[in-house]
Amino acid sequence: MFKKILVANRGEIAVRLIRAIREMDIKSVAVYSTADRAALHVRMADEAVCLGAAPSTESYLRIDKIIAAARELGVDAIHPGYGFLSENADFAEACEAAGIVFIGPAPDAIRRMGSKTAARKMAISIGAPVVPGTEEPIVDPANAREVARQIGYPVLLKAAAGGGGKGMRRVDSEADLEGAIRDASSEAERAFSNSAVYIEKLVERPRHIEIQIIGDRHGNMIHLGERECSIQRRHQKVIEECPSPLVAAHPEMRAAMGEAALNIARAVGYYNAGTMEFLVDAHRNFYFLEMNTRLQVEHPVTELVTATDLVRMQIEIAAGGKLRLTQQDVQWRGAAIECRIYAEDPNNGFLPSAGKMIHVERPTGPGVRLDNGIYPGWTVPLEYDPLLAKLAVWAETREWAIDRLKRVLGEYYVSGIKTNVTFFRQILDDPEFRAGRLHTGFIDEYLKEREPEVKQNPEYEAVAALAAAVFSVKDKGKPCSGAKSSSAWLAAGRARSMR
Ligand code: MV4
Repeated sequence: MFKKILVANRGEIAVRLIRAIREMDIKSVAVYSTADRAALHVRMADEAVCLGAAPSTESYLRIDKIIAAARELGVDAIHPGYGFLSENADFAEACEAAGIVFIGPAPDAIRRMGSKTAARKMAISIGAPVVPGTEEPIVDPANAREVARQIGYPVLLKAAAGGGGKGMRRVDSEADLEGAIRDASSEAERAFSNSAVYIEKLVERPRHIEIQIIGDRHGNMIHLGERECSIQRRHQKVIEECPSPLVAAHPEMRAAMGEAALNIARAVGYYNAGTMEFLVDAHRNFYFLEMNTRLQVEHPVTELVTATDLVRMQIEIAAGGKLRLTQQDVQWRGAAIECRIYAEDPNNGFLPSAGKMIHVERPTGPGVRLDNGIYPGWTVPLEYDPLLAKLAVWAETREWAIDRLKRVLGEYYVSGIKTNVTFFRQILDDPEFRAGRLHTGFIDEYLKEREPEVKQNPEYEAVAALAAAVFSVKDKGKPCSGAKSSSAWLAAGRARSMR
């Protein structure tokens, strides 16, 4: 087993990874930028290395600096988390070239699933369900017209190198097609330096349901069921849950979607954790959308319902271990729902909210999980994604989980910055949400119909003021010298432990 693992990430996922590493009695190494020198993950790790200035391109995205730090500290393996370099095949290759194990899939699998059209072609080749449309990017408008005619309007143009909705264009008639292809191509070129776009039949008001898979390097692979991720805002997941209310009502879907996911993963010789995203239409037809070759933000809801530790499984697999579970061993019990707590103001267009957190109320109780990346006195840096924490609950039933989550959200409070906590409480009270009638346009429709609720809970302001007086925490982090020599990179001695 590994003796030392470097976590090439920050925030709540870096803390989550360090916790799993520590449970396995493995040394942890954090990397950080000058904006994160006082961050929780730096304080928790056994060793910490400053990579450089705040911009990710100077720090968390710098393959050379991360590999150099890993070499310097005698690291056996690197866990990339999600985002940053987690789906960067060059990084996975650089790790292997340095004799350091990349805790994730093979570089080739990352590359092959990284192109939406390549992934789509792979799925088609093995008979997995995909949305009707073109296999290859559009090169000839006449061909595009013919395909659109065959599949029927409305159609959707999508960037081949894309994701997250960039470069997507809905087209309702042939008259609009050519102009839309031009617009989508130029947006794709700007966003991804790749103008290739392809056509799909538009799936109206789809649900986004994804399947968690995990495989070892001995040919064993299982799925851990689905996650409902339809509650999104601007292609950013906001609330995720397991099981999907739709699949809970139609259990045959889980095995069918699980089998499709495993077939695609096997076709690319996949190992370690991965997620297959599907669109599901109003008739419960599911269509493969894309594969994420990394651990997902929302993995906790799967862990809560299946009583698994995906990070531990990833590390064991990367170290050559076999899966401890067979497909028959996987059990799903109860319901879990997760909210992503962002430093943003729902009463001001969800704009990021920076500042020093004076008081953090940490709810607890049976079935409550808080994946936290913050602590009182820490200042949220504006340079990165404003995700502060993930609040997840488990209960015997979905209704109970919703009520538990409302209770927990009522206790969760961070003073000094705005968060989206009040927004969740509104969603959880919505009759459509409670009925499980979800789709990817839910939030947009919801926001159009309602003004976001106003203030945070005023009584907490008094607590915050008191806490500010009592818990003023000085930032004792050392500025990153950015010096060349690795010894200068080490934060002064052993980072202060949070043990
Ligand atoms: C679609 C679709 C409807 N029909 N494809 C959004 C980004 C990328 N992951 C794919 N997306 C979609 N593809 C067809 N043929 C609707 C979306 C979509 C969406 C999908 C999943 C989760 C949230 C979404 C929000 C808007 C649109």
